[in-house]
Amino acid sequence: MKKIITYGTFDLFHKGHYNILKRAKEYGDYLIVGVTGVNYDIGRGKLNVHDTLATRIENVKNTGFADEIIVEEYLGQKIEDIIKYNIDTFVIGDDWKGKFDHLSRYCDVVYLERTKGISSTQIRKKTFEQYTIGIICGDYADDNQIINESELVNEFEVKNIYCEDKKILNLFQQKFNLENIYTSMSKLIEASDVIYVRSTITKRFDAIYHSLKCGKHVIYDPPATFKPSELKELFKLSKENKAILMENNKMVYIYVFNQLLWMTQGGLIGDILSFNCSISKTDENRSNLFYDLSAISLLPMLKIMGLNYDHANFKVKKNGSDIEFASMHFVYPNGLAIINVGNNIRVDNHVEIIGTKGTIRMKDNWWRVKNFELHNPQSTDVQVYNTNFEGNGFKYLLKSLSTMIENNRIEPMGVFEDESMKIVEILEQVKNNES
Ligand code: C2G
Repeated sequence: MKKIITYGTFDLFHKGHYNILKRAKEYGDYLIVGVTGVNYDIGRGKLNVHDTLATRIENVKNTGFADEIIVEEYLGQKIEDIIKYNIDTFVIGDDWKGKFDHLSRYCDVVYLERTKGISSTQIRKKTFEQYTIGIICGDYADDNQIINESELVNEFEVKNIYCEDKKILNLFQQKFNLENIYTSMSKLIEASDVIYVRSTITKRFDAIYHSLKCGKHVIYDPPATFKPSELKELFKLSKENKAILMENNKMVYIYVFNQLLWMTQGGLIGDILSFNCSISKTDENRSNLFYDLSAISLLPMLKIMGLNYDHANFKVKKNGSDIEFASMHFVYPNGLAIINVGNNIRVDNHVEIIGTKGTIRMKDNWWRVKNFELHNPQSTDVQVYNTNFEGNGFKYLLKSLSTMIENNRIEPMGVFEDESMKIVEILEQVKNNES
């Protein structure tokens, strides 16, 4: 009996899929079809899969060609499958020509001609709504990778830019060359479905306010403002106008961070005794960068230690009106949290969470976390948890935004309202030197 194996996502099942399965079956006597699992697709950066795994399997099954269906769950599984199922021939479409030649050590490899004129990508573009993103630029020409990351999420395209400063705008356009430049903020807002507010902190409130007022969804770099009352107003406006207000905190949309939360909030490392986190940037000369860095660092503390600390103490070092460094101490009923933020003063970037049953450590660019270590006090064994992905994780935030739009949900669950609020309250105190 000649055994054949083929693989695919089989999203939005179409004629091309049908044809390849038919021809694969004709190649032998027994056909195994590997359908890509959700985590496998996320891992290879394929965030645009629409159908559930169950639907995709059902569609393959309905062709009647598959004698057996398996799920492809990890990179490198193909070799194991070929050995395990004693496969004679691996079949795949010729869009993959040359890419699977290495499998010929294990079985025959056949590339079949792809059906022309049809693809899942094409169907997605036709079937699903497309949203235009407009950027309101700040005092530096940087897109935070939203442009290339949005290319990996179907529903979005960054097309519009508005920037007050002509010099910055020119620099930005040299780098990214967006389709439409707007010289008026309200025109940009009008022409976009989603606004990414990347202005400097003192101008964020205004830009967010106007976008929400026009019913446009907003992604903004936190903190939105120095004033808790203003943030409250924005939340109100978001609900009134049914527009999503989403903090650009990519970490909370990355899977491994949810594993970390699961471990800390679910008591897997026991009672938390200490939370220690440091962040610094020395290469960017942006005013008020201190507040942006602090907003990123305070969020995991609030998620893990909670919102209710007994009291706080701040040690702040200023250079003129800019804060260069601050050590923020929060005394919780059962533990202590220390957040060190350096703006031009270098500190080692890391997070350490000590619990009664284990310690979690993250290093380097922990705010776009790819992995963390779990140290068990009882042994020398270190467990590493990770999510592999390219880029800075913006695509995961955008994916979550698209799901929210599809489900008509307004309030994000990555960063909750009370968490954003608390961060702004803390930063207001730091700014005013209160403790
Ligand atoms: N296909 C085809 N003609 C089309 C479209 C797709 O013959 N017009 C074939 C592909 O070449 C592939 C199969 O249908 O052999 C499944 O295609 P996708 O669902 O796009 O799967 P893909 O994401 O390419 O995954 O491990 C996963 C595999 O490597 C392929």
